[in-house]
Amino acid sequence: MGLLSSDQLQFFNSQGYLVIESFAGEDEIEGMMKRMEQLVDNFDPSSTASIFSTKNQQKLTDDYFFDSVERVSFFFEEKAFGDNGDLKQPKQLSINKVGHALHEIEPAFKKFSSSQKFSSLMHSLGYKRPAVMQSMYIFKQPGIGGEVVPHQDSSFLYTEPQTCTGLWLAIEDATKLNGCLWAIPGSHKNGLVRRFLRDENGVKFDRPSPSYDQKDFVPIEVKSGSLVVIHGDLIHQSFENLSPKSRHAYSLHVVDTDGCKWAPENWIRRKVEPEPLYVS
Ligand SMILES: O=C(O)CCC(=O)C(=O)O
Repeated sequence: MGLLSSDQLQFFNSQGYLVIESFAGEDEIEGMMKRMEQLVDNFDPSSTASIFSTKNQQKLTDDYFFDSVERVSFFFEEKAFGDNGDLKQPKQLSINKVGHALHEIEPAFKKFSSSQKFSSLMHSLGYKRPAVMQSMYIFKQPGIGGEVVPHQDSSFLYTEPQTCTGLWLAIEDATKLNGCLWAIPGSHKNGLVRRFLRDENGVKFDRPSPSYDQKDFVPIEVKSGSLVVIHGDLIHQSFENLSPKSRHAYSLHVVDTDGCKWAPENWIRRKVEPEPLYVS
């Protein structure tokens, strides 16, 4: 029941990423977008002031962040607030992301990640007992959508052996203007450079980020409905969105739970084990 052709698999193995066009249908995209609109409308910003700092994740030591693993939680853009601490624009244009259990709690999102095509894709990639460990709806708001600095997803979702894959679905068209993904093709072959560790004091990286040459990155511009499959060791980033257009995306991270150990130092510590998508 594999979904990828051998050419696609070859591309993924050599480049560390792959774009699958029209992976999600218009109805699926609309369902997720509409539901997110409702969730944001119902959200009371005064209930939290959790800012998702895309530059300095070390600030994120609060319980709201840790508890979001099994909830639907809201994180603001860093530039959403004025000097007086109030939001500078409506909440609908102020939220950086919503996470990290949309795939478990919200039916429109759950339906996508438990679909046959999603499982077939994981099967094509060789997964035996895949489990979604986190999901995020990322807004990349017009004008203030924060940059995401170069990183590897396995830093945050480490297993032994390493099995993390990112699945990034464009809800809206992603272009260089509104902050599409950029990646260094083939960089996954150089291994994991650092880990993001949680201990009793919070979270931190075990070593500083290497500096990357921006010339090595290529843009991954995609249409709404396209899925970008990202190897856990691929160096990727996205720039601040200074354009007047948002760039919504639904991002999932999957690991194999067959014969692989979830690192206890990862920031995600679940009370309830995630259900595998299938067992083969
Ligand atoms: O959506 C973005 O701008 C970055 C997302 C990302 O890097 C990820 O989901 O791993």
